[in-house]
Amino acid sequence: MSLIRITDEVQEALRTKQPVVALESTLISHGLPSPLNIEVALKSEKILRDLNVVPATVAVIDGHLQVGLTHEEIELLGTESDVEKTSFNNLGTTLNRKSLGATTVATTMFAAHKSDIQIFATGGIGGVHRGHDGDVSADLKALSEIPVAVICAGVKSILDIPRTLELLETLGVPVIGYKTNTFPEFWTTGSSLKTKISASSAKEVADLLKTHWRIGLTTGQLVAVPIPEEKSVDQQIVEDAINQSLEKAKASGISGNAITPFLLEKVSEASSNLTLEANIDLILNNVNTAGEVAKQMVN
Ligand code: PSU
Ligand code: MN
Repeated sequence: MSLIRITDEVQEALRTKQPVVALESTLISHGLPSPLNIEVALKSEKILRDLNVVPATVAVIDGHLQVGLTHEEIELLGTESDVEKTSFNNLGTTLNRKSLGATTVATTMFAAHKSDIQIFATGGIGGVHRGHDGDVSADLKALSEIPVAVICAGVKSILDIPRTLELLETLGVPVIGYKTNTFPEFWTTGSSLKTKISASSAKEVADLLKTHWRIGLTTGQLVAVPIPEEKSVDQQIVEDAINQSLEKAKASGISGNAITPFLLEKVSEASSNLTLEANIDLILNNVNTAGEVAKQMVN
């Protein structure tokens, strides 16, 4: 039996060259509180279906890396308390033990590529942690090695964004600003950081993605979509909330893969849930953009 299991719907869509967008599950199990997490996951799938794009949410279920989930499986990922946050280092173990696993950007890219899906939408990627140069997300390794485009609102701004951008450049990962020259900063539309590449339409994004791969480059690509202006959180509120949360993380000695979920939760507490609302808005906006890009990829 294959370790990867692709649902019939996704297989059929790929066989008949219909657009497909991969979605991750760590944001369901570890990134958003219940029951909003389930609502966002189901809404994401609906946005894609309304665009005639097939959603393929990825998770580890019953010993399989599964591409395409049922609503019941999404609900399970959103309600179970001990879901494994599954990156490269523990994917084998999670499969072997038949634990329920939520895939990160890294393992979702891997699953997407194994199934021939080129477009993947999420909130924001992992990167270099602030003041913790040794803590670098495996998402960057995945972007350097796996030819899948990640449509996101940039790098989660609890991280060191300038250093993450430098590293992406070193790794040869294109960073394409979607209808912007300013690099989006997750909960805000961004400020001082620039994107060297900007695309003005989904068609232009698709053309850029295709050319990078057609010449034989094999890295992933990042499409950075700013949160809609009217939903962007005030820069100062975000910065204060992040600083308070980083202090809390330090005081409680939290480390490793628990840091990102911890910080996301603390930042929303410190911002009276403004960042939580923005996180939801930006995810749905990214999913919509990914659907538009996926349609252009099959043209
Ligand atoms: N985007 C969100 N919320 C999240 C994540 C992304 O809006 O929770 C997840 C992704 O799965 C990403 C992970 O891969 O956070 C990064 O974790 P780490 O920093 O431990 O690599
Ligand atoms: Mn980490």
